[in-house]
Amino acid sequence: MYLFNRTGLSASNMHHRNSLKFSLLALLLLGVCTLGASEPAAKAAKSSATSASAGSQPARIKKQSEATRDQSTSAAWWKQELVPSQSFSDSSDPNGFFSSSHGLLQTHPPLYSGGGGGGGSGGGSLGVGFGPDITEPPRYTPASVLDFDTRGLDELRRNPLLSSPEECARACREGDPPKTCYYHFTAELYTVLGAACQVCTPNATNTVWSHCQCVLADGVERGILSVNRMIPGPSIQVCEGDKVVIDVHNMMDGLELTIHWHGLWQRGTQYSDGVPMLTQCPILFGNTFRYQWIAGNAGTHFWHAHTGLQKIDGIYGSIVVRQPPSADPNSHLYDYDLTTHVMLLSDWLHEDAMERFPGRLAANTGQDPETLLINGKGQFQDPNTGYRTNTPLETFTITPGRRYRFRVINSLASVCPAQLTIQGHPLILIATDGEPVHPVVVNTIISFSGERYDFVINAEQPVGAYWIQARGLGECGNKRVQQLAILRYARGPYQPTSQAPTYDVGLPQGVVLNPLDAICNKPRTDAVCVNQLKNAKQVDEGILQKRPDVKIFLPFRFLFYRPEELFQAHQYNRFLVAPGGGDHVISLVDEISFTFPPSPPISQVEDIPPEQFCNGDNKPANCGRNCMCTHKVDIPLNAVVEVVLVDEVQQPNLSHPFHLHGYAFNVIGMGRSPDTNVKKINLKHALDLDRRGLLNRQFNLPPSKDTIAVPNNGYVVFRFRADNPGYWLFHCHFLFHIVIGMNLVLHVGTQADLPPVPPNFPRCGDFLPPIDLH
Ligand SMILES: [Cu+2]
Repeated sequence: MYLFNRTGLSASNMHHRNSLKFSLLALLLLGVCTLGASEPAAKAAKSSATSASAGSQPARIKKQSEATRDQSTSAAWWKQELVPSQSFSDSSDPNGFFSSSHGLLQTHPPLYSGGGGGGGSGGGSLGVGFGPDITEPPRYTPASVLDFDTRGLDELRRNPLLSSPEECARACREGDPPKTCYYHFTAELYTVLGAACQVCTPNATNTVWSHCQCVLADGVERGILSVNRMIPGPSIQVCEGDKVVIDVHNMMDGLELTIHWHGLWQRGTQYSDGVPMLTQCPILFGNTFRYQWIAGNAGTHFWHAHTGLQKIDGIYGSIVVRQPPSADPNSHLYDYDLTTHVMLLSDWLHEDAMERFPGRLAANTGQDPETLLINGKGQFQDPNTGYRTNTPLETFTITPGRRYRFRVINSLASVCPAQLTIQGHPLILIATDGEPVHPVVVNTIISFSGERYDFVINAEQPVGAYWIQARGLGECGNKRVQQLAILRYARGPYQPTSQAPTYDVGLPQGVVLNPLDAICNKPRTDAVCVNQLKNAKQVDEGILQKRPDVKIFLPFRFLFYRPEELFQAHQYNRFLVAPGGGDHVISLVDEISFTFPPSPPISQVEDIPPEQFCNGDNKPANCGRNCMCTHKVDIPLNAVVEVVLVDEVQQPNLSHPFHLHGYAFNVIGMGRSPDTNVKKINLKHALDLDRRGLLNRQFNLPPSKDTIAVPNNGYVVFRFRADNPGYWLFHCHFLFHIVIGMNLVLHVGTQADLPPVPPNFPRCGDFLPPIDLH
């Protein structure tokens, strides 16, 4: 089989380094956007930028009235030693303005009568319905204070039944009536370190909404795509059963958009799943599309663009659907579940993602990210000069003696798994992909694109500040991509006293969740595999029956083109230039490379020629090696379905995470071939193993997930009951694999099982009238 050539990195990196233009951030001034009148004296920050490469770019500082500003040469604002966010140290930030200590509210438990400080109330005191006295009802921010687009504001004013994002991010109590939560998303072309940063810098309370239009990211200037001028975009935090309405206004000139609500099952709202040319037409420039769904399944989820490569350029944000504590089997394990204790991990480039697709052969090759961000924050160290930006690191504040629920979302778009470790704090894992599991203690969580993990931290270490390290594994090891954040005890120091962990000298890993070695068929002391987690909910008996109603084997691999084959006359085959050796590849699932139809089948199936659809048993005649069509597998409503994913890519260090829309499935088994004579698994061998009963399956409380990484050179077996009709995309969650066809559609039920197409639902398709020149 083919392997990617991983040499050639150094040569390509040189081009990359030379092409980077750095900007830096000087945070000095006073006067930050404040949330409310109660805010202590406004803080400041005018940001400025200059160039690290001496004098090659004029400094963007407008006025340098003080002589001290003469120090603002590159060296003055870059630090070779890692000292996180020095600009925000105690002296310059006495109020802890940039710490994430101010949960907008305390969401758990409903009543807490203990003494001492409230959860994470150290640092600042915005006091928006939050504080030690948590029996006090939350004081809601009036909707008019929100930095809504005026059209969004108008909608909120017009309709008094709508609740604002702040009103919806609340503690969930049994018997409380559901709210209708309204969000207005304005998607734009925007900039990191733009002039907005002379007006304010974003504060830590903006997880739900921002009142400052400055985007800092990792302190390196670049053009981005953004929703409401935030990276990540607004967080949707609601209670189970709430209705969520999001008006998505596409103001990105020349770009179409859809947004997918990753993890939400969209029962009864199949038209709001946000997959372009499957569940809707893309939202055109200038248009607004109203997504409406019920927050029907609780848990940690997220939203992101499903169009093109926009997600990695900035179109993503978190979704938290909370429950009353009585509904969470693990609620006894934690005292607090704060709006600010969400860790959204993402990867970050220093150029548009489209620069990397299909990909270059010499300059800045491949699709590897430059760095990671944690809640859109981080610092970047130039590998060439060692200089580091001094943008603020994300800080999570906890109070001694309390127990906190954290929610980690892997929103990476590239192929790198992310490893998360918190210094000195074991992680009590309690949920994955929104679904509760029996608690298990680990020290490190490895997650893949699209996965979510919830864990509890007990604040039982000496008061202090502790490092949080996120490392990019696999492909990201080449550039040693990592990011740091800080776990801080209230009233303790802001900076950890210990040396910052580096990529090569990281925090001790301890017990690892999701080990990359895929040894998952036996208990082990150093690691826990995802399939070894135990579901904390009851599992549908039908799932556990010996034989499923439908069994689907899905091998997936890359097809490698020779240039003369790729660039022949009369065709423009798509391709991705893979990192390393520059192989030109497309993806095949069951020997089909998925293409989207010209109209969405959910609403315009009659406009799609039937021969557009295909599957492994029904491939178009003469489809060839690079068979391109809309891969659709029809599944009867309510069938118990078993899917066996088989990794025929077999690239070491690369495990593809597959995400299913519309469902959570039960992970029955995963691993590699038990036959040590077989060096490479393939469909034939997997079928053979299955026949011989050697595919690892276990039926004792299999965990529920919606995203599962298939071990490289291995397999995954999962099951679900197809009780949610619709057109559900099932795909590798790596962004650059989606666009080369690593997808298919599971079509459950018939059109008659779906709600009717909403009135005036936008239509789209080819326009090919008869040619008439008269
Ligand atoms: Cu993939």
